[in-house]
Amino acid sequence: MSRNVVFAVAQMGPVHLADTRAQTVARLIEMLREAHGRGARWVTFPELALTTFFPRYIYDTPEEYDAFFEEGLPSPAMVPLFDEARKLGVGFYLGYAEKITEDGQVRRFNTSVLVAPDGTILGKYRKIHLPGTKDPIGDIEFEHLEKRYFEVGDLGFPTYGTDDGRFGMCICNDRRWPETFRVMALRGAEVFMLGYNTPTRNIHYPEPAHLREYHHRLSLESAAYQNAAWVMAAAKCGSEDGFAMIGGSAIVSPTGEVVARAASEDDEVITFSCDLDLGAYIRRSVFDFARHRRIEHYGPITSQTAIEVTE
Ligand code: CDV
Repeated sequence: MSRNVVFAVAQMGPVHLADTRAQTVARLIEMLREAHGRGARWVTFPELALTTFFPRYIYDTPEEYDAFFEEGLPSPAMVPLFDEARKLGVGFYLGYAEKITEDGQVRRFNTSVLVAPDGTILGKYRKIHLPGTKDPIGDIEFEHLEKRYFEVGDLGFPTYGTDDGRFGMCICNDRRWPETFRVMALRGAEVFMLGYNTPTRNIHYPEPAHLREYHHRLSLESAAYQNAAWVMAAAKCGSEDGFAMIGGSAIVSPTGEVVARAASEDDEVITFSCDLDLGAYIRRSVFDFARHRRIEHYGPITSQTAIEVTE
C-alpha cells in the first residue's frame, strides 16, 4: 500500500497591527481551501499566525499585550477555521499565542496545535527555545521580547500518531537546535511541522542579510536528513508595518532536499505528494539509531547547557 500523502504549507504575508482576527482567519481559510483543492490532507500554518509578530514591540502590562493572546481551544477567533477544516477533512498545524489560567495562575505560551482531519485536537506543543530578551535592548529598530511575553514550553517534544504517519511539532527558533528534531525522531516522528517569523535583520549582530535565509534552509535540510523525516516549514513574512521577515517556506524530504519552496513573500500555498516510506532506507542504514547511536558518550547534551572545558 502506498504511503503517499499530499501535504501543504500555507505561507502568510504580513499581518499588520491594524488587521483584525476575522480578516486574518479569512486568509487562512482561503489557503486551506486552496490546499484542499490540490488534494492536501494536512496544512502547516505559521507561528503566531493570527496576529502581527507582537514580540517586536515593548508592552509593559497584560492589559496591553493580552490582545494578542487566544483563550480556549478553539478560541472564538479560530472557530471558523476549525469548522472549515473539519468540513473539508483537512488536518492542520496552527501557531498562536496561548493564554491559560491554571490553579488560579495566568500562564502564556507560544504554542502550536495539531488538529486531525476529523476535527479532533491531537495535541499541543509549547515553544521551548525562546529567542531574544526579557528586557528591551533599547536604541534599536525593533526588539525581540519572546522571553518577556512567554514562559518556556512545558510539554517537551511530544509526537502524535495519525492515519498518515506520526508527526512532531516545533516552532521557529526550535529549528536551529538539533536536539529538537532528534528527540522527536526518537519518538517516531516521520513528519516535522513548524511555523516561523524570522526578521531579515539580526538585531544582536550585523550579519550579512543572505545568511538569514541560508541558516533557515540549512537547519531544515539537516533536520530532515539526519532524522530521515519530512519537514513542513511555514513562514509569516514580508513587511509587517515596516518590519521585514524572510519567506522561504519549504517542504524538505528525508533526503535533505527541498522539494517545494514558496516564491513570494505573501500568502502562498505550496504542496507536495510525500512518500512517507522514503526515509525508511536512511533509517535502516546510515541513521539506524539502534545500531549506531552511542548514548554513553552523549551525557553533556542533557547535563550541561553552556560550554564547560574540564581539561
Ligand atoms: N520567532 C523566532 O523564533 N525568531 C527567531 C529569530 C529571532 C532568530 C528565529 O530563530 O527565526
